[in-house]
Amino acid sequence: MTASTLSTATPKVTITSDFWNTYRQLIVKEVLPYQWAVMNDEADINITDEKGGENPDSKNSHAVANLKIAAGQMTGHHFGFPFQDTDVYKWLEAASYSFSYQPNPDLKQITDNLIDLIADAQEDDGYLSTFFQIDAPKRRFKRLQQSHELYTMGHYIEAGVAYHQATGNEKALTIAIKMADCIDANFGPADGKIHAADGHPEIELALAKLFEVTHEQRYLDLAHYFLVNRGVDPEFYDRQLEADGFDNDIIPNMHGVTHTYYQVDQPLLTQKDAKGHAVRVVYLCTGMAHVARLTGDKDLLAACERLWDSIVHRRMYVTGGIGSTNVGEAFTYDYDLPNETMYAETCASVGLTFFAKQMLQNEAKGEYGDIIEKELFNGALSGISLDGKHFFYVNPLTADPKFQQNPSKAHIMSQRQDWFGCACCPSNIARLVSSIDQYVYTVTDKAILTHQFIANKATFDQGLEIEQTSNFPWDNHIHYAVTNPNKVQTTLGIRIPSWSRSDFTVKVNGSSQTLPVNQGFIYLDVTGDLTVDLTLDFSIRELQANTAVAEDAGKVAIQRGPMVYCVEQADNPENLWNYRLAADANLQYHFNANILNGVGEITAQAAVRQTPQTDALYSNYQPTTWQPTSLTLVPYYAWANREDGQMRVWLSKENA
Ligand code: FUB
Ligand code: ZN
Repeated sequence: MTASTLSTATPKVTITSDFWNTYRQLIVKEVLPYQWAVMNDEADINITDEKGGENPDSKNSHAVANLKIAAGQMTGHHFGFPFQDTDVYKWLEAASYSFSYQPNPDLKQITDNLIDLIADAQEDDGYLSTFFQIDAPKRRFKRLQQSHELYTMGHYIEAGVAYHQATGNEKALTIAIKMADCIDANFGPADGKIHAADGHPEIELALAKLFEVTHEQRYLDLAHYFLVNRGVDPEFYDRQLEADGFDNDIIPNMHGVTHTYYQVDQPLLTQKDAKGHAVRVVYLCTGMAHVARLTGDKDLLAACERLWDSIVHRRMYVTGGIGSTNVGEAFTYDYDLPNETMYAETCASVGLTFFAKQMLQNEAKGEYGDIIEKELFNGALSGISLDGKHFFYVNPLTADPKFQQNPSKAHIMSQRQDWFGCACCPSNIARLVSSIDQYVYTVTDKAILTHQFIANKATFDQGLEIEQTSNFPWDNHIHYAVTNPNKVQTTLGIRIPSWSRSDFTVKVNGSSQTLPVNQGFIYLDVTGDLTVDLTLDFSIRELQANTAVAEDAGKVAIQRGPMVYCVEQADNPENLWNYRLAADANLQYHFNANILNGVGEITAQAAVRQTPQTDALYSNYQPTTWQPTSLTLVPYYAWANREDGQMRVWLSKENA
């Protein structure tokens, strides 16, 4: 390499965005301590079933206790889902990322001790899944359709890698390596090994991460094997169920799920549509995109592109939510996007963010950054409350407290919950927020690409620095200052978001320039210091859905910049379905510092239905008259942080 070119080393990114630093401090000050207390059964909380029902133990998580039992430090039985350990691991991963922006010796003492506990809980051969160790040792790897053993160890591997990278703790990495070696000893194409993957993808992406740290080829080969072998022999899982006792479930009634539910109905490389359990699909795709890049396997990449297209262009809500039904927490069919019975699990939005990040590493395409932005500011972020102690599992586009009285809608809650019996989401959103510095840039040998409008200061190879300043997401002016003391020659690619692609302005070193958008990016030559001033289109937009989306016919959703908006009963009268936006809604924006920690509010001219009221459930039709009124909208991510009430994203519109 000559002195004037840039290496692809990962930059050091310091987030300076007020919006994101508020959340990242919340992670350190509230979320991590709260979640640690919950997982140690030390918090006075109510634990809800994610489906809206009652959890068997409404007070305790037992997640740390399970590890202590496996380590011989406590006695008793395992409690919770067989993947309960993963709550602890995702929390550990979130804590690891937090050290990069907020060193915290007290927290580090806790996490170092946790690594010791996990090491004590691990079997000599590397196996670690407390449910099986404590209560079902003879069933190890015997019920992969539902056991989550590799999913569980995959989550540890991710956490162990992150903790090792953050702190240098060798034991954390050794545990991960022992796990991977255990899995490698038991799974793979060789005779005598198990020729199948876990029912819940995750190990694939984890092994890819571990390969990048250890350069151990066996881990990448195994991840690749799990992917290309998925769906080649779907009956494997049925044979296992038969041998283990068909209905001897470890997750109630799970033996009956279809092959489609866990993406083994056909070989992964031929799958075209996103089908089955949404989180599984996006975790699978994340691993597939990562392994495709590391191996150069073009077929894997093509499969990723097909599934990306299916998800993002036909099966995703305007908020970024995915999973149209709670039955199997699953995708359904193209354009089936019901707003009242949907799922849109927080983990699915987090997982789609992971998938997009990996796709960006494969190809500089702005759409991947668009989706990351959509999730960060909408569908994923809505999973956590402004106080950091309440969480959504399901992120609906229409909510009503009364849904609790209808079993087919009871999974849609109108208030975030303390915790869940199946608590996959709370620590997942925590690890995403504490790692957003990893979503801002990618560096290739030709360019530095900046994907997100998240104010930051980044240091690259050879002392090149980029400082991005802005008050995004409330303001549309973004300033970049590039300091390039060694006159490195590279290119700066700035994503122009899809919502601003037809209208943006750029000044380079103070002079206006007209630059073409190439696959979602503008590109600038960098040879020395440079300033760029970008102004994005923040006009308030009324979006309509494709006419194939039955649910949204005649409706609009409001978006300003990256933010999707909603109406909440906290600002508007109830029975929100009786309102429609005016043909000319005269949408007006102002920043309201007094609500929801400060948010941009939008007011809209609207009308309320004046159908004559009778006591009868049905009566003869009479034409509706409309009484002019106004509606107030707030960003979707911030809903349900005030009094309980109805909420809607899609609104009826005059003449629509
Ligand atoms: O199965 C493990 C996790 O539990 C999934 O990823 C979530 O969707 C929830 O079902
Ligand atoms: Zn979840």
